[in-house]
Amino acid sequence: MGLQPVNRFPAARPTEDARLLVVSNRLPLTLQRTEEGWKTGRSSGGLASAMDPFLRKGEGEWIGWSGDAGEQGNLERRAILAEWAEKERCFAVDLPEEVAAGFYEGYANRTLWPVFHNFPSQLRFDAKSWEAYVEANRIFSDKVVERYKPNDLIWVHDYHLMLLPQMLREKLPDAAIGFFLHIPFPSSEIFPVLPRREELLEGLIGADLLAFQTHGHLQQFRAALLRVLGLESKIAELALGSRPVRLEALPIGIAPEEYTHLLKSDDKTAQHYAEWVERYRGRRVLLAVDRLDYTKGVPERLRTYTHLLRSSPGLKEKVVLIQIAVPTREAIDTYQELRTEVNRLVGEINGKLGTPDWTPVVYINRSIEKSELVALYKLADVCWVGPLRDGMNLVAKEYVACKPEGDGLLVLSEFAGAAAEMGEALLINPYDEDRTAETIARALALDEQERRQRMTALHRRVLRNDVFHWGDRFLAALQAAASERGRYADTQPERLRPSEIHDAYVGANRRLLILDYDGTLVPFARRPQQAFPPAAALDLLNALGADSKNRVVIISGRSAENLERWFGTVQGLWLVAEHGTELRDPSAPKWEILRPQSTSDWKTTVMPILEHFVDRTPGSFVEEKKYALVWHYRMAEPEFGEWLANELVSMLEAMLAETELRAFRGEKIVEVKPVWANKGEAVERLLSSYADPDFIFAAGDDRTDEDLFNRLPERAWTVHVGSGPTRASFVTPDFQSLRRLLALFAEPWGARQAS
Ligand code: ADQ
Repeated sequence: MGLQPVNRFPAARPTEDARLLVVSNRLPLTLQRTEEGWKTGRSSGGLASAMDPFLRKGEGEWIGWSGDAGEQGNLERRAILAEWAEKERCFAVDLPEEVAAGFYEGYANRTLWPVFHNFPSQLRFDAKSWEAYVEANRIFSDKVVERYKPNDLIWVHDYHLMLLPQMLREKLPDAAIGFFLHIPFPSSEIFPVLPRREELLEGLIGADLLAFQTHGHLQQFRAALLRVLGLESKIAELALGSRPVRLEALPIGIAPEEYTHLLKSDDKTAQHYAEWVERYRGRRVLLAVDRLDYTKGVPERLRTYTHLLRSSPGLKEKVVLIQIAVPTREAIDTYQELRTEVNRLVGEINGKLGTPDWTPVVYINRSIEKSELVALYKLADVCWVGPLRDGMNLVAKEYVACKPEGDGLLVLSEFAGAAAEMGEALLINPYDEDRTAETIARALALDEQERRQRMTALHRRVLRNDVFHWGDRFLAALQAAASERGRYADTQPERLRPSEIHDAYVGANRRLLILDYDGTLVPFARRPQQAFPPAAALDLLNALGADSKNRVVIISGRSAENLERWFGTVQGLWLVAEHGTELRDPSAPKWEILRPQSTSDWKTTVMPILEHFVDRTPGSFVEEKKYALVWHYRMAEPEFGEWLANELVSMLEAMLAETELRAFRGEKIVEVKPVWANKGEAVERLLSSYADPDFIFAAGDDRTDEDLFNRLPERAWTVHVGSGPTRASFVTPDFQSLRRLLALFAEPWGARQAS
C-alpha cells in the first residue's frame, strides 16, 4: 500500500520480563552424524553463556541453523530437534543443502568475510551464492515470525544475517529488532567493492539498534551509509523517514567465570598444567591461539618468530612458541592454501632452527579442550595475539582473565577490536616483522613491576566488562531504541491513513494535485540530465490528467525547456519551472514569467565563484538556469562535498546579504536564486487560476517544497517524501510509495475506462 501513516511503528513496550529471541547462524547446540548415529554437542562459548540467563528469565528462545544440510526427513534427527526445542528452547532452522552451501561457504564466507576484514583480494562472488544468502535469510525470517510473540525482543547476530532486520521489519513492523556485528565493518574505501552492498545496508537498517564492536567500526558504517545510500546520520542515530535507528559501539566481553573456575578448581586443568610446567622447564612460553583463518596473521607470526630467533641468538633453546590453530571452513580453497603454508613454515622453522633437544614451534592443528586451553593460558609467559584484522578477539581477554596475579604479558595487534580497550597490552603492527620481533623480545625481558601494572589493569577491566554486562547494555539499548521509535513518531506529522486520503480523493469533484519531480516521482539521478521520466511516471501523469476532475501540476526546480521537453506531450499537465519563476498553462501558447521585471545580470558575478568550487571539487558541476545558478556535488566524495557546500553557502551569504539573492542548500546542491523565486510564489498563481478546489494534494521531498506546503491552505493534503523535518501533514518513505498512492488515485479512472 502506498502511503505510510507516520505512526505505523508505535513504541514496542518491553516489560521487565520481555522474552528474548536470539537469532544467530549457529545454535549453541550442534548436531553431527557419526558412525554410531546422531550426536548432539553443546558449545560453551561466551555468547551461549551470556544469553543463557536472559533466555531463562523470560522463557526466551534461540533460533539458528542446525548446521547440517541434509537428511531433513530423517525421523531420528527430527526427534532430536524436537527435543532441543522442548528442553533447550533451541529452534533449528533447516536449510536445503544448496541454499546452505551458497549461503555459508558462498556469500557469507567467500564474499562478506574477506571484504569486512579489508581483504578485497580474497573476495569471490557469484550471483547464485547471493540468491542463496537471500533465501537463507528469508527462511530465518519465516522461523522468527513463527516464534515471535508481541513484546519479544529480537536480537540478530552477525554477518550471516544482515538482510534479516529489514525482512522482519516488513513482517513485524512493531517488533523491537537489534543487530550486533561481531566482525569489523570495513573502511569506506573497501566497502564499496562489495557486490550487493546497497541491499545489505538496506537490510541492516530495518533494525531499531545496530551495534558494533568498536567506535571505529561504527564510524566506518556511517561512512558507508553516506557513500552508498546517501544517508546522513548522527554519531548515535540514523533518522529514517518514519523511525530512528540507534547506533552503538558495544565491545563484547567474555564470561570470566568459565575460565577462572577451571583455573582454581579443575583437576584436569591442574594435571595438564603440572605436566607442561615440567615439559617446558627452563624455557619461556609464547602462546598463540587462533582459528586457522587468513585474518588471524598466523604465517606473519611464524615469519616474525623466525626473525626473532635469528636476531636474538640468546633465545636459542630458551623459548618455545605454542601455536594452537583450530581448523575452520576447510571447504574453501583459501583456507586449504593457508593450512599448507602454515605447515610449510612450521616445518621450515623446526627443521632449520631446531636442535635434538629443542622444537622451537609446537604446532597443534585441532580444537583443544577448555581444560587444556586454560592450563596453557596459565603457563604462557606471553600471549601473542596478532590478527591482521579482527572484530574483537576473545583470546586476548581469556588469557588476561587467566592471570589473576598479574603475571604473564599480552602482546596485541593494533588491528584487533580488543586493542581499543586494552591499551596496557604491548601493541604491535603484525605486518611489521622487525618491530614485532623487537616487541616480543621486549615482552620477554620486561621488568616485573611494569608487567604487573599492565596486566592488573587489564585483568580488572576484563572482569568488569564481561559478556553479561555487554548483554545487559545491548538489551537496554534495544529497549530504549524501540520506545524511542514511539517518541519519534510523535514529533512527526499528524497520523493519517492511506484509505482516508483515498476516500477524500474519490469524493472530490475539483481536485488540484501539485507534484514535485526529482526525489518525489523518481529517485535522484547522478546528473540532472539523466533523470528522463520513466514510462511508469509518464503513464501515471497521463492517467491522472485524463480525469476531468483533476488539475495536475508538476512543480520543479528544473528549467522551462527541460520540463517542456519531458512533459510537453502529457495532456492537460500544468508545469511550473525553476521553483516558481515560470509557469505554463497547457491551453496557453507560451510560458508565463511570474516576475517579468526581474533581471539575471547578477550571474556574471556569482558564476566565477561557483566555477572556483567546481575546480576544487572533482565530480561537481554548475547548472545554469534562467533565474538561478546551481552547484551540484552529488558525484563528489560525500563528506568533502558537504564540507565545501557549507563553505560556499557562508561565503555567498556574506556576499549577497544586501541583494534580493539567496544561496540555498538542497539535496546535494547549492542554488543561488532571487528570494522571491520559490514554490510558494507559484501556489498563489495556481490557486487563483483554479477556483475552489475541494481536494488539494501536494507532494515533495526537499526544502524547496516546504515553501509549497507552507502556502497551501490548512485543509490541503501535504506529503513529504523521505526523511527529515517537514511541515507536511504526512510522510512517505520514498518515491515508490508515493507512486503507489498516485496509482491508486488513477485507478477509478482506469476502472471506468475499462467498463
Ligand atoms: P572468532 O573469529 O572465532 O570470533 P575469537 O574472538 O578469537 O575469534 O574467538 C575464538 C574462540 O575460539 C575463543 O573463545 C577461543 O578460546 C576459542 N578457540 C580458539 N582456538 C581454539 C582451540 N584450538 N580449541 C578450542 N577453542 C579454541 C568472532 C570475531 C571476533 C570476535 C568474536 C566474538 O571474528 O573478532 O571477538 O566473534 O564477538
